[in-house]
Amino acid sequence: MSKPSPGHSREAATVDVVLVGAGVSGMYAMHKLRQSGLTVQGFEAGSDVGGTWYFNRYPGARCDVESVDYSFSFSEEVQQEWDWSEKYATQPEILSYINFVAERFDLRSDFAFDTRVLSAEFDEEASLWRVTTDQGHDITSRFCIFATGCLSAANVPNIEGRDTFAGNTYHTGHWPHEGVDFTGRRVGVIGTGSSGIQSIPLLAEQADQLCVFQRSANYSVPAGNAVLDEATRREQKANYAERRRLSRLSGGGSPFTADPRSALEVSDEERIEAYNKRWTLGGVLFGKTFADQTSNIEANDTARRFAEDKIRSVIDDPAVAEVLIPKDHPIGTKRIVTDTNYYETYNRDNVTLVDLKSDPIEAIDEAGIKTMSEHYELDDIVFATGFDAMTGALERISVTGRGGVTLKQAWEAGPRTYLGLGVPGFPNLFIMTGPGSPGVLANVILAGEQHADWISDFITYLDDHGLRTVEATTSATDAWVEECSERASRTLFPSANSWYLGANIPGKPRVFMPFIGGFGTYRQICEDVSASGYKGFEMVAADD
Ligand code: N01
Repeated sequence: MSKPSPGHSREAATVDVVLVGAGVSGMYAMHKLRQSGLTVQGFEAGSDVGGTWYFNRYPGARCDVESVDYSFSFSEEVQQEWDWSEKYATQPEILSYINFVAERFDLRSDFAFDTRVLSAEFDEEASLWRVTTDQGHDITSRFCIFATGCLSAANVPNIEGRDTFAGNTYHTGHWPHEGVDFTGRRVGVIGTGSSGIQSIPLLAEQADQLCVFQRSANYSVPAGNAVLDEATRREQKANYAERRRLSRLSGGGSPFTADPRSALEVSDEERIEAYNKRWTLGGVLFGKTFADQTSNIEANDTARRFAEDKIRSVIDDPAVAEVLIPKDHPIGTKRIVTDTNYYETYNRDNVTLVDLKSDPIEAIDEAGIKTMSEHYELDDIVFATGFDAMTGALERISVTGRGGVTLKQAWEAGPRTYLGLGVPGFPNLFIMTGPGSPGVLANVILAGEQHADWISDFITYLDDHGLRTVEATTSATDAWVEECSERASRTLFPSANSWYLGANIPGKPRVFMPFIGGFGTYRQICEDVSASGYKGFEMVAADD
């Protein structure tokens, strides 16, 4: 089934491609690469497909992009056959959908599950990648593709005494498959990002006492979730082609477009009406009501004040409301959370909000969490403390390129990619939805599809032209890193201590990692690069 591969006269590769990760990006990459006639060996640390949706099983986990959009677009049959039950599907429903797609396209058969890739080393002599795993694999491939996810390397903060806690600890990103019953228990949650904010209302319903340990408040907008009736589904399915066309041209990978006007150029009434409308529709898109909300601080302030009033209107205790209102970042510069009953939860008698800004955690001990002024006795601690985002999963694998340089070394001062796809010094290596890509700021399923199509077409091009290796040039990479940074600097995003900048991980270099220029713009750039014969990549012929 595989075409004869350039380079095979030296040493035969075990497979054309080693693909790491069976999340949504890796799943589609598997499908696309096999369709292109390539042999693929996939490795996945989890026991099944799904990535994020396989691991993040905490109560309340849902997507914050509408499911009709946050779904594979490559198969019209799947689009027409699958019925989403809600506007924002729950994690179990998303995982069922993922399993449905995996079965339909036989995506599991070339993945080894429960298998963690330990190392990938580029053999310069043979022009092959040598890949080892914790299950004893030792194989070679012409190409190595990392679809390891941007939010997959859990961050469990190194709080003094953490391991002395006598109760149970959980991380939202590695939730037990059998679920957890918190009935009658005293539970502490550390962290109020998306994972914390989604899980807190449900934990509060179950637990006897819930203490929320908040270091930074986050903006959250009610999801406005709804059951999808048959008529809505029929209408969505009938218009899928147009939905996808608009999504591919858009900034965020959904058919949504912001009001192109400045928030400052419309009348107060018009502005409030627009915010009210978006707030009622719900979710993260509130942050994009007007085009300049995340680039002009005064425009941003109008949205921020609106959101603050909404928070105050829900919470009974004004002092609690003040703690829950963020003071440290413009709205939308950290991902706005899409919640269900979050703020209302603080009106419950069994919920206590601990403001770590005024009363920081000193230590965890056997019996609970000790802040500077209090000791909270707990049976369970939930770490909703996020991820070593974008680079963490990649850097935990020993990836060695030319000259024995590891990816970790190459990225010591921050990640450096060309288009988010290639890395200088690492021939025949591709990254999906990683740093330098718009993935985390867009609809990551569509971003993954775009990457997989582009990479697959590139490999076909190389084979058709008798080329053995390809490598992003240093100059193209420098220019891309500069472009990503320059585009970010034109926005308010760098002013927030977000995981986009690595600010949540002590010691991590502060670099704005994603491409913020929009999904549609990025697609066009990638298309221009391929149309030009892959400018910015250096290619070496098979017989050189
Ligand atoms: O992680 P986070 P997340 N002591 O990094 C706190 C996506 N996602 O898993 O802000 C005390 O956002 C930390 O505090 P601070 C989405 O893109 C989507 O919640 O660093 N607190 C913060 O409050 C999202 O942005 C969905 O001061 C500590 C929290 O832990 C991304 O994943 C659902 C601490 C971490 O928040 C990450 O979200 C879930 C410490 N030592 C996730 N260390 C959807 O809705 C960290 N914190 C689709």
